[in-house]
Amino acid sequence: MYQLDAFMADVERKNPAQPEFIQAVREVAETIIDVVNENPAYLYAKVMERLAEPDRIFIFKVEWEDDNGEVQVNRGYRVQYSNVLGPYKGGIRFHPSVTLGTLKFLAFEQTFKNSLTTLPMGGGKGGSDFNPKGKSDGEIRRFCRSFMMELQKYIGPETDVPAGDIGVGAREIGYMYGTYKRLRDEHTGVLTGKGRNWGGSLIRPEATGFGAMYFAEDMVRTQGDTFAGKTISVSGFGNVAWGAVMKATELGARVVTISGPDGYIHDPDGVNTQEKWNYMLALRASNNDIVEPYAEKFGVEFFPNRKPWEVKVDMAFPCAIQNELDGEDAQTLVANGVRYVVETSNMGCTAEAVQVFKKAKVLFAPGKAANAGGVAVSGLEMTQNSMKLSWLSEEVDERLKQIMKAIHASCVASGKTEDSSYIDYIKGANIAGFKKVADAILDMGY
Ligand code: 2IT
Repeated sequence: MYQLDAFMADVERKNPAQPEFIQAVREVAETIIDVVNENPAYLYAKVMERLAEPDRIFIFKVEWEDDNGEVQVNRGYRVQYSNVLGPYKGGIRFHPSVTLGTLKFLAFEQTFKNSLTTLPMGGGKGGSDFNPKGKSDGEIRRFCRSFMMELQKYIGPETDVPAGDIGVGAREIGYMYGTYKRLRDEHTGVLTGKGRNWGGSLIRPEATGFGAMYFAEDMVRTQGDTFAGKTISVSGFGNVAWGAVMKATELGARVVTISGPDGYIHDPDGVNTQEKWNYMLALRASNNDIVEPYAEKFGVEFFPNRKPWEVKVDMAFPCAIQNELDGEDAQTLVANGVRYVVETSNMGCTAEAVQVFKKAKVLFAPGKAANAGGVAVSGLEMTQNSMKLSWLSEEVDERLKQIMKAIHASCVASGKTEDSSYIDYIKGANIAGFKKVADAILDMGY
């Protein structure tokens, strides 16, 4: 039998100074421990201990030259967490906050998220503490080249398939793919999020945001409520937020905020036109990491150094980074009558925030379920690459929709509570994601 406290004490002892990893493991352990304790095969095979440890981790030096001719040194990582369900799969993050603990938490989450997608993908994550902010195109290219010179030793289309994440979009994937191709002389599906002319899938750039909205639509529908007409706050202004505001608008809702590290903008009419969406892309491409110019351009209010969670909305979608929404933010949202919170960034809410939502019976979707659309379309990109075919955007979008529906249904099936109108999506996602991985571990022995 597992005791949660003893198990977590062991995880804490083995992973000192990695609070995000411990937070992510605790959240899963809390919700699956009964399932494990009731299943002698899981207990005998020690699945909990085995899933609290990544298969392997690579840490490497990335040397590159900046525009002043100065040599710079960053640290690169790839965490290969679990390949029980398929090749390691997960994004690469370039952000100054990246540490080994961050990437271990992301790779852990990715393992269960990928399991939920129903596609054959294991879990992994990589990245660097490189800060793309203010870097020239040449600097980004030289960094990506150097990063891939080392990473290429550990990845492959049947082994480990990285993609983008914060700070890594189509441009960076292009530079990394180009480097891989030159070194290996192979044109393969070793990365996803590729350009559409060279093996990328349609809808991949939009997929995370689209998927979160499909998931949210099902949450709302399950309550007998309607999505159209809802007021929504979104944080971030990058790729994920961009997909989210476009799909929310198409489905009849109104997104009234986007944000950056500098503050948030409040656009009461909605971030709802092609011009505004294109401007988000331009802001992102400028590499300045600020959202304030949107307020000037569209004549709306900007709130410096504040978070969008103080705006009264029906639904909130954190789309930026882990732990961006804390207990206090959660209390403000609840006081303002929020009904649904859909974590679109990975672990966007602190453990305290999650407790506040739970207590207030706010329906809360965890990132590993709600944001799985991105990696799901990455999985579909792998399928297309294997077939050496590309699907039309309608086909990819339809498959994405079906996958999000299936994830929602498995969350509902495993997340029922005594209160028939309240679904514990965290429990549902964790149990459904965990069971598949754990059963595969049993099938394969050790
Ligand atoms: O967090 C995520 O799921 C991603 N960054 C996407 C990973 C992927 O392999 O597409």
